[in-house]
Amino acid sequence: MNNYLFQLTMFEDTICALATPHGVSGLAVVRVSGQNAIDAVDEYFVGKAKLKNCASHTIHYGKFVFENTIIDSVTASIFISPQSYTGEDTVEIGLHGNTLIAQQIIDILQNNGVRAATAGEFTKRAYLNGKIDITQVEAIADLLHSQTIPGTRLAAQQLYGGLTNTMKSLKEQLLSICALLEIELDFSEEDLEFAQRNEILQLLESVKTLTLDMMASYSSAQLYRSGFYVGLIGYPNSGKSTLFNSLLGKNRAIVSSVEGTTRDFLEESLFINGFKVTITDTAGIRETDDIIELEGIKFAHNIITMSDILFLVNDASLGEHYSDELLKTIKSKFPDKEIILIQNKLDLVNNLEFTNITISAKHQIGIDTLKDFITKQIASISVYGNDYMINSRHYSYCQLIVDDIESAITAINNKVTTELVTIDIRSAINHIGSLLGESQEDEVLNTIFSRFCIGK
Ligand SMILES: Nc1nc2c(ncn2[C@@H]2O[C@H](COP(=O)(O)OP(=O)(O)O)[C@@H](O)[C@H]2O)c(=O)[nH]1
Ligand SMILES: [Mg+2]
Repeated sequence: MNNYLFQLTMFEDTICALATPHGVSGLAVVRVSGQNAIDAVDEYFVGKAKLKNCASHTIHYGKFVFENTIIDSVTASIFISPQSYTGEDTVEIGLHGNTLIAQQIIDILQNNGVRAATAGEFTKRAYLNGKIDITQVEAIADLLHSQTIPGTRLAAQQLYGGLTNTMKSLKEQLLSICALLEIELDFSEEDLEFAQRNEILQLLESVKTLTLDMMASYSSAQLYRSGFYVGLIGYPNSGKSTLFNSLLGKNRAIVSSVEGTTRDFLEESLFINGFKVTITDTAGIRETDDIIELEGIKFAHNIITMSDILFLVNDASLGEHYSDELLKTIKSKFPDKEIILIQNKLDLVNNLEFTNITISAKHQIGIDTLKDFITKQIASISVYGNDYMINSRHYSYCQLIVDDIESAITAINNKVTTELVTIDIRSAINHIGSLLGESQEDEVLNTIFSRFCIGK
């Protein structure tokens, strides 16, 4: 169990929040959770029966009435502890989708001893009440925020404990090795070997391989989570903004034949095969003493860093190699970036055989080819990671686990004392525990829950 249990008594208060987005919608849901949830709603709910007399997992139609005024006709869904999302008594009030109605209901409940929930508080209670573990909390955040269809699917899978189960089985394996080695320690004077060293080595190797595989799936999980970023760079007037508009199919960026009109950066997204692809149009990169444009150029460098791929747009009418110098500079500054040279203004060039992708941004030639290229690029990154939604927190623990295992392997190979080997394995076990949130630091929890909105 986690070190938060002692705080459960502090969570005796009942909380409520709008669980659906603000604005006009078909329906909205106000969620109420805590010891007093059912009684608090019963004060104002007028239906066939009192909610406190109703069974768990039933839905009731009625009126929400305050001081003889009908606020709305509503449904009340009852979940009795521990059979609810939070593990506490919960009522979900379904109402007509107008924020003003929801706000009145929330205000009325709050005047009756119910407190406004903070961001992620329902999920936090679910975690603290042992309904879900920390990797499942993270999966919920990923379910809510994933910008790609594969991302939502992977998160849904993780919610059912995919990562947790794998890590737990690794932990079991390491614990059994430890147990054997510790028996040896007890009999150390007799110089016995209960555990076959080569079998232990094999097991450690397999734990290491599995952990490394998880780490390898991080970049594709990141891609599934946030989508793919394409940065457009190039000299002023090469046609970046025109290409930006062509890819998005609308006139968002200002296109001008005067150099340097795109002064800051523009970002827009489109979906290609269920993937959110975000395109960024940058200011032209060149030496300049124009202050505003310099700001834009600084931005361009940030965009270069955050992009998964860069399209360097060259004005082919000025020559196939016109941007080569720029390409060289950027490559030397960002050696790990994938930079694709795009020859633009094909319509102005006669019979030139280019080795690069050729397009006419203005006349919409080659745009589909470019989109296909993006799709292929996405596919090449997402080779790994069909099983887990690894995040940066998991990644850093995996790194520590691999370090521990490697150190244990080296120790065994060098015939170092059994005691030191067990220290490494114990350390790996602890790191798995931390990954699973068995002993979470406040700071870590706060970071994880900060991704949630109010009402979740
Ligand atoms: N002929 C031709 N002109 C283009 C093409 N693409 C862009 N342009 C023109 O080049 C000029 C600069 O384009 P713009 O997109 O603003 O370039 P940016 O500075 O790189 O953003 C504009 O006059 C565009 O109409 C193209 O494929 N063919
Ligand atoms: Mg521009």
